[in-house]
Amino acid sequence: MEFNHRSYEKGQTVAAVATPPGVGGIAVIRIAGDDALAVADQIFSGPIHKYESHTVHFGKIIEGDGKIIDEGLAVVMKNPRSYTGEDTVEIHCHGGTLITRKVLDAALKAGARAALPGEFTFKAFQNGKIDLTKAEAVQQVIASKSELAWQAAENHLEGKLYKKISTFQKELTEIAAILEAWVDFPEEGLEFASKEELCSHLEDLIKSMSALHGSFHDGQSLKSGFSLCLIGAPNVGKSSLMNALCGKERAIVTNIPGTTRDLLEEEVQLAGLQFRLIDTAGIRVTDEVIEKEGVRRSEKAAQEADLILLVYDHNHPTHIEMTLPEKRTIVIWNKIDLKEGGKLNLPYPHQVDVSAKEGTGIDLLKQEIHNVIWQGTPPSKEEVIISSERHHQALGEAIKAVEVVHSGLQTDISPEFLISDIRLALKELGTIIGMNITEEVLSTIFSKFCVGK
Ligand SMILES: Nc1nc2c(ncn2[C@@H]2O[C@H](COP(=O)(O)OP(=O)(O)OP(=O)(O)O)[C@@H](O)[C@H]2O)c(=O)[nH]1
Ligand SMILES: [Mg+2]
Repeated sequence: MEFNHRSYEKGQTVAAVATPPGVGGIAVIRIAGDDALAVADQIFSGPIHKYESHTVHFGKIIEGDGKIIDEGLAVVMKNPRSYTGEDTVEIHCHGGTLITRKVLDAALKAGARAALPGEFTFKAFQNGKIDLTKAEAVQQVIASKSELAWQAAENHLEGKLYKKISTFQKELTEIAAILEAWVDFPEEGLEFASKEELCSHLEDLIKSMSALHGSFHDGQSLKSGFSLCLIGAPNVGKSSLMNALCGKERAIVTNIPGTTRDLLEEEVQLAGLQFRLIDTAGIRVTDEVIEKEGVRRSEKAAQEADLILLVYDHNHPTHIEMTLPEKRTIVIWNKIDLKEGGKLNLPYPHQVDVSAKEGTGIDLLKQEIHNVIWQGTPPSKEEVIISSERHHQALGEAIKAVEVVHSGLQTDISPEFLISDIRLALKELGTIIGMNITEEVLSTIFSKFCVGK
């Protein structure tokens, strides 16, 4: 694979701090490129170029004028056995902001260029160490906040998406070969497979491709997390439930109806997923200006949420005038510790009894949240899920082209046309793994990375 990119140049030696900004135990400065060993030689006391690949050395880190900045470790990885595929040296120094900056400056003065976002991963892609699906997965693995989001990204990093796309490509190429033989020897007809066989092969392929395409919604939700809105009349215990789910006293709780007036948000992990919990003002008819605005915001938040917890006080159940989507709503009967009470007849299938005050029923509620989100079947650990808009779009175009081939075959369209549609599908699939991709697209993908990755 040979790609030239305007800003990232193959082999050019670049350096960056690979650890997060701020103070820490250690910081890592990464240097990679054709001159990485020579650059590191100038800023480290030992003879870096003489060291064996994959060895670690203790020494002094020095500035151009010979002044010692720090002492630390140099990790030497020679090409092609490195992340980037190029000579790489990682310098571990003490994790102070100033020291780290000085070590990076020393590397830059010694001839390295400051690395652009994602440049190390770009090098890995450019040097054929990883395909584009893996390169993109690197950033997703770093960004994932929940167990399932990480699992989905990890599957891509392990090459499962690449394998799936390659299988689609292989099958399409085989079909194209059969059609080409048909073009060359029309009098012999479809010798290697009957028209029916080809059609059924294409149908299976469309089904598999569509399944992957359809995983996008789950993938996006996993990546960005779900919003979960608590809604209900005043004083039913919404804020208490918010606190129980967060595991801390996030919201003010009082026995005065109308305590919460604005939206309150908190990120939490529930059932292996990332949620943005939103506590809202109790819904009631009011003339009070602030509360009125609070109620308006509550209603809007509920309409926009991925999941709604509609909370009732089991002790004093009162109707609220609001119709919510059945599939996305869980009714909570709160305060079940107060024995007196009763339930209203509500048209929502998902209902749970809890006591936010005593913590009873919270685990059941978490389980119900999980059930509602996945409608009973969560993605398995092995399932390949796409979460990138780019992948979704390319796969969608590829499916359209394969569908054209399928219907064309049935209506006896000339095989030349069918082959050209297969090529179109192959091209779209190729862009997912990084074939024939434009500089602009590459630039957009890698610019979202952190510097130093
Ligand atoms: N007994 C009992 N009391 C509860 C429970 N949950 C909440 N409460 C009490 O109900 C009152 C109202 O609780 P909040 O959590 O502030 O209710 P809210 O729905 O946020 O109220 P607003 O913000 O006014 O809309 C407080 O006195 C809580 O201590 C529960 O499970 N059992
Ligand atoms: Mg409240």
